[in-house]
Amino acid sequence: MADFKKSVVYQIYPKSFYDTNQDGIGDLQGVIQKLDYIRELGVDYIWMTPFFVSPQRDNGYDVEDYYAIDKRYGTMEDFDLLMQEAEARGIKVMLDMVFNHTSDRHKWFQKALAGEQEYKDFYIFKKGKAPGVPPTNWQSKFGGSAWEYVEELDEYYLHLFDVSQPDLNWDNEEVRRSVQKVVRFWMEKGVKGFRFDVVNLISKGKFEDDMEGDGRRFYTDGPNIHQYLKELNETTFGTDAEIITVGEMSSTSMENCYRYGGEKEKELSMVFSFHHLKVDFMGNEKWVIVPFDFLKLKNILFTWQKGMSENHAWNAVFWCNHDQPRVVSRFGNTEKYWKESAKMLGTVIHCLRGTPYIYQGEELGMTNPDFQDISQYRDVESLNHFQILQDRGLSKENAYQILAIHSRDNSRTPMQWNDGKNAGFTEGTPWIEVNSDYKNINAAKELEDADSVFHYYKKLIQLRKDYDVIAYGEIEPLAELHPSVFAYKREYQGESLLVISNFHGKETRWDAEVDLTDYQCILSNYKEHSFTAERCDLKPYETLVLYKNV
Ligand code: TEU
Ligand code: CA
Repeated sequence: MADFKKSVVYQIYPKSFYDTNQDGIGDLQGVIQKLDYIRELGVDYIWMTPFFVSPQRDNGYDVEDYYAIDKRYGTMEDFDLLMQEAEARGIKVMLDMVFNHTSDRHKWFQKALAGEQEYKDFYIFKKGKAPGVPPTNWQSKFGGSAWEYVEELDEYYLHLFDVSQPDLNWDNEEVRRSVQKVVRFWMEKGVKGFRFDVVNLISKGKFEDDMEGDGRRFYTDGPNIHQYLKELNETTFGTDAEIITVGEMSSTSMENCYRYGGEKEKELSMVFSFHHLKVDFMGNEKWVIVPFDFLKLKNILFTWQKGMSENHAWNAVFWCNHDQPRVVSRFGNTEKYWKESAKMLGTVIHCLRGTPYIYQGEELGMTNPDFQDISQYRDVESLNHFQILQDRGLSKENAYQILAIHSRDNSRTPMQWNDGKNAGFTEGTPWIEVNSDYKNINAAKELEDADSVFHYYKKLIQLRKDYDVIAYGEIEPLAELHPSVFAYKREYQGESLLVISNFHGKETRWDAEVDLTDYQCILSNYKEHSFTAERCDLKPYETLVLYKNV
C-alpha cells in the first residue's frame, strides 16, 4: 500500500520548469534533467500538470487529446523515459486529469458542433430562455457568462471555465466510460498517482437561475458526485493499492470532503480545498485588495484539520500551486525576513495532519514577480479580469495593483535555477518573464548554502520520515485567538510534537497552554530560542518544532 501519509508531493508546471531545446517553453526532457535536483530534495512523488495535446488557452487544462503529448513538451518516448528515470530514483509520477471539461478542439466537441447527436450528448447543450438569453445566469469562473451560443445549432453550451473549455456531461455513461479508459491508459504506463482537476464540479444539478450567487451552488458537490467518484475508483485506480489520488475541490463543503477523502469511502486518497486561501478575498471575490485575515486563516485550517481527522478523512496540505500567488509574498515578508518567513510558512504546512504539496520554486522561497504591465501577463483569467475590472470603473493602475497580488501568473514565472541568463531556465526567450530577483533567489545558490530555504525544506521532508507523529498524529489547535502565533500540538503513541510559529515581523510572547518542560527543539529557523516551561518568546517569523517522547 502506498503510504501517502508519509509522503511529500512536488508539483511541476512543466511549461515553467526547465527548457532543453531553447524554444522558451519548459519540456519533459527538462524534467528528466532535473530529476536529481528533485531527488536531492527528498520528495516521493512529482505531480505533473497537463502536458497533453492542447491549444494551451489555459496552459494545458484545455485538453485536445488525452492520449498524446503536446509537441511543445516532447514525445511519448520522452514520457516513457521520464517514467524510467523517475523510477530509477525512487520517485513516483502523478498525472493531472482534467475531466470536467475538454478543449473545444477535442474531436468529441468538434463532432458535437457538427451536429452529431451522440457527441452533443458528451457536453451540455441547452436552448436559450429567449432569443439572446442564455439558459441560466451562471457566471464562468474566468469571467462573463458560463454559456456560449452556437448559431448553427441555435443552442448554448456550458463552460464553467474559459469559452474554449466546454463542460463534459458526466450523466452520460459514455462519457464516464471514455474517461475511465484514459485513466487506465496512463495506469498501464506505470503512473502511480492522479490529481483530478475540479472534480467536484462534474455532476451538474438543476439548471436554474441563481438569485444569490454565480451559479456554483447548483453544480458544486452535485447530486451524483459520490457515485461517479466511486465508479471511477472501482473501474480504474481502485484496482491498484499503490496508486494515490487527490481531488481538486472547488468551493467545496467539509461534509462532502469527509466522503471524497474518507478512509472507507473508496473515492479518493485526499482532497485539496481552498477556503484557507480565500482569507485575502472579500467573500468569494478575489479581485480586491484586502490584507489577509490571520485569525480567519487559523480558524479555517484548524476547523478542517479537526473535522477531517474526526471523520477519518485525509487532507492535502499546501500554500502554493500554479493558480496561487507565491506564499512568501502573500503571508510572509519578501524583504527583511524573506528567509525566516519562507521557512516558517513551510513548517506550518509540513507539520499539519495531511500530505504536504510543494509547488516548484516554493522550496527556494520564490516570490511574486510584481509585473507592471499587461504585456507581461499570459493567463487567460488575468487578461479577462484586467478588462472586467476596468469595465467596473477601476483605473488601469488599480487593476494592475490587483493583478500583481492575485494573478495566477505570479506562480508561473520560470523556475530560478541559477544567476545566469533567464535564471538558467532557457537560452531562448522565456514564454513568460523571469522574476527579476533571480540573482538572489536561485537553486544553485541555495544548494551551496546549508542555511538556505532549500535545505530547510529538505529537513522538513525528512522530518516526516523520521517522526511518525507528523504523519499519523492527532491534531490539537493551540493559541487559537493569539493575534500573531500559529501553534498546534500533534500526538501519536507517546510522541508529542509542538509547532509554534510567529506569523509576524515583530517579537511576540505566547503564554503556553501546555507545559513545555521536557520538550526538545528539533527544528527552527533561528539558531537560538527562548522558551521556558510556561512561555515562548518568539522573534520575527520564528518557528519552533518541539518534540517529546514519553
Ligand atoms: O483550477 C480550478 C479553479 O477553479 C481555480 O483554482 C481557479 O484557478 C481559480 O478559482 C481562479 O480564480 C483548476 C486548475 O488548477 C486551473 O489551472 C485550471 O485553469 C482550471 O482548473 C480549469 O481547468
Ligand atoms: Ca522547450
